[in-house]
Amino acid sequence: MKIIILGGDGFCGWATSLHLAARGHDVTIVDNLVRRRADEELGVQSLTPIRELTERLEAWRETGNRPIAFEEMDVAKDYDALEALFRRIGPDAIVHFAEQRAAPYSMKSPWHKRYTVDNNVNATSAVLCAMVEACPDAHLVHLGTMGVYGYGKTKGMMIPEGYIDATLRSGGAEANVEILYPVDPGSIYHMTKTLDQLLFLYYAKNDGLRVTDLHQGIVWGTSTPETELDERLVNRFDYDGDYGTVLNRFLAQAAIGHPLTVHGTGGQTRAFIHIRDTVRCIELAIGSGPARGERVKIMNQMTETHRVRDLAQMISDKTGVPVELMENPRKEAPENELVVANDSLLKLGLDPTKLSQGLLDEVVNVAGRYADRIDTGRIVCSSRWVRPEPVQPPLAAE
Ligand code: NAD
Ligand code: USQ
Repeated sequence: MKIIILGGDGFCGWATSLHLAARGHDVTIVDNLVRRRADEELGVQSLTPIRELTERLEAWRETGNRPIAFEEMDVAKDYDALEALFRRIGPDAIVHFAEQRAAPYSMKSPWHKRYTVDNNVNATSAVLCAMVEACPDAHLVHLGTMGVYGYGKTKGMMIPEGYIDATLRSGGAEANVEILYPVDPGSIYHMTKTLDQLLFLYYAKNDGLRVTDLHQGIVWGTSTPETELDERLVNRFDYDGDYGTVLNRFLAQAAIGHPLTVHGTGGQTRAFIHIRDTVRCIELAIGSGPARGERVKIMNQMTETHRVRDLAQMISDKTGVPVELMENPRKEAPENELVVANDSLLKLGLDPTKLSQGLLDEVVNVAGRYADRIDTGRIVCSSRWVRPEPVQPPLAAE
């Protein structure tokens, strides 16, 4: 298949590009390298020494696998170039990772909030619009998030895969309908993924575009069999307070003896998936798209759920590094249950990689190997969901 990977220089995109090229697909990466610039902005670097994209691609070519092409382009802004590329390649599938994906980064300042909305919504809008013009039969596979469903209101009910039956009552009449599961985003970033959902709904209905939206949980781990082929293929590993996600952060913290940074009580329950399963899920999703005119196919891409404090305790028991309960910088439910349906990808053949001692050790070992690259000043999250109340100046003395 001819596959375009938007955002193919990122954490999930790089591993996916290699996985698909290794299976003989004709892969083209499109990326504007903005994630690398965000590292510079934040004064931080990937824990693993990721190489320039040109060097990565050359190292991949040297493995003897099918070479991967690269087009530097801002998907949100360079519309004409994007449409021309779709026309030139005529892709069978487009995988869309090209969004600003960190919740804390999206909450840093008014600029970061507006950038995240502008970038993510415009990128998705441009991709869909260009598909209508240039490749209306292609299959779009988008990386959404479990966070569109929100956390806290389900009271033990299982979160379905995207849709739910509902009874609407108004004006004395009643209608039974199937609707998108009501959204409840917990950050500006997560909100952009709920806006993406509406764009998909519209373009599938109006133009018959074939769209799969994968609501992915928190990805952990860093290596796949392909990234391990050569050190120059090493994947990104974010540990910092903006881009680092919770389990990888705890494992990196454990590797250097930094107390494990649990927000609040750690009662937040979240969904997880290993990067090796991410790449496999995308391969499975590509091969099972909806037909033209069918509704958007939504699949929950996660393999297990865990409470944050249980993860921290497990890693603490294993490594002896203490757990530290910190004031939660986020506005989120302090405790929640999470039960998630994930039958679709299992039925397609996903064999889940569950959290195991061996895999945790593997990540701690990777983190330990590059521990001298960790800047301990960048570990704690500095973004705040709600600005602290301004201090009132004292009333002027009479
Ligand atoms: P990442 O930041 O490592 O990668 C995103 C890539 O997209 C980067 O290389 C970046 O340069 C590129 N990009 C961003 N905006 C672009 C634009 N306008 N034009 C061209 N390229 C652009 O993120 P990731 O962790 O690989 O996540 C990829 C996707 O998966 C995101 O959409 C994210 O929301 C989703 N996702 C990630 C996780 C996770 O835990 N990492 C979990 C669920 C969903
Ligand atoms: N948390 C801690 N300590 C930390 C970091 C995080 O307790 O040091 C807590 C957070 O408060 C939150 C939970 O861990 O309750 C998850 O935080 P996270 O940063 O790992 O995940 P999140 O912000 O939700 O975002 C990540 C990815 C995002 C993806 C999402 C999937 O960055 O791209 O969409 O996971 S999900 O969480 O399922 O919505």
